Amino acid sequence: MATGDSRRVALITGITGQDGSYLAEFLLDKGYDVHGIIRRASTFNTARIQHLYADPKSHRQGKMKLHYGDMTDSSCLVKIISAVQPTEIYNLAAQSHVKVSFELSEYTAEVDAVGTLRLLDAIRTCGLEKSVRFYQASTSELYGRVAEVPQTEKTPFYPRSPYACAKMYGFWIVINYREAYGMYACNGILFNHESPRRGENFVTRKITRSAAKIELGLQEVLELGNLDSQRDWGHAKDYVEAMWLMLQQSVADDFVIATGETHSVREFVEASFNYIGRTIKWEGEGVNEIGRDAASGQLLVRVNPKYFRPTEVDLLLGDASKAKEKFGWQPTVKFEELVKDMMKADLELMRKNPNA
Ligand code: NDP
Ligand code: GDR
Repeated sequence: MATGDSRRVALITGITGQDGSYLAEFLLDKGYDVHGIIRRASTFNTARIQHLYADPKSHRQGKMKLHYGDMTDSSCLVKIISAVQPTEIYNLAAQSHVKVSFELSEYTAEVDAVGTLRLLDAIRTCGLEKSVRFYQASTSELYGRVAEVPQTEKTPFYPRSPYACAKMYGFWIVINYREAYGMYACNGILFNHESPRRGENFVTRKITRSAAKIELGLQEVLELGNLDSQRDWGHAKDYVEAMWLMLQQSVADDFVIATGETHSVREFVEASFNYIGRTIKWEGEGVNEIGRDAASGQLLVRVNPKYFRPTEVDLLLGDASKAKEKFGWQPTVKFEELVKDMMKADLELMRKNPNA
């Protein structure tokens, strides 16, 4: 679908998050004007995009602008879209923590499900449904209790959390608006992707931060929940490029983005401690399982049932062949390199700022 509009103006919801920050960098590098929606908070929540202010290209030349808003407030979404007149919208804003969604179930639905609807309707209210290109941050969590391995765009969904159920609504409302109103709207079914900017209470970052702190004598032990769940972990930098590529095609469609490798949480722990020269020896079972330093016997890891989820997603492994075939996307970073990148960054961070 040709837009006939040569401007390159992107609006990113969730710009302060892990993906939002990498996507903003990526789009600024491509010459876009980037607008982001940020929430009002009692403390600064812009740490991940702070460096973009320091860059005269993005800040002083007005290439990046932030707008206060919230996915629960339709009127602000209409006002922002009307003022910005974006050519591309990336909907990354979400209550994105699966475990937290069991406690904040209604709020998660408000933001992740109805919030997506509000944004789509705001586009229509502004009369941009035939020109704007829309990216929806869908997720491998939709597969939940998986029906087949590996998972493709054709694998049936079976969501296993309030988060996944809310994202399921988001997925289908995007398809419905594409079919009903001819919108160029895509779902990126992204498998887990991590980075040194990953939120601190997601498992990978929790592990690399703790391993770095333990190495520097700043923490005693790492407490985790389910060690046996398996995830297809890629690097966020690779994945934001896939988001952009999806919006540059002639026809809007939905795509799986994944590395095609799966590893358990246990393997992530082992690889992280290996980076600092330690080998983990596991003892006990279930809630009594612990991990010790094989050489010294020091207790390093302990299972704490408080991190278990009421329903778990056991095994995710994605097949991104369609994205490779349609627009040549492939991951450049796989498991070992990802762990190294995160461990290196967290060791540096903790050395500089032991209270981080
Ligand atoms: P983060 O949790 O790092 O970022 C979420 C962003 O959403 C933050 O900018 C946050 O703002 C913002 N946000 C939360 N609630 C609201 C709200 N009510 N109104 C406006 N903004 C809000 O997530 P990621 O960057 O990791 O993920 C980006 C998106 O991709 C999310 O939708 C996530 O569900 C989805 N996803 C992520 C995957 C991953 O592995 N990372 C995989 C598949 C999908 P604040 O900074 O103020 O909290
Ligand atoms: P996930 O990521 O639920 O896959 O959602 P998370 O890192 O939270 O959990 C991955 C797996 O690790 C297990 N686990 C723990 N998880 C956390 N957070 N903390 C722990 O202490 C812990 N111990 C074990 C979990 O049970 C789970 O099996 C992420 C989010 O980014 C979503 O927004 C996104 O949609 C999906 O990835 C794809």
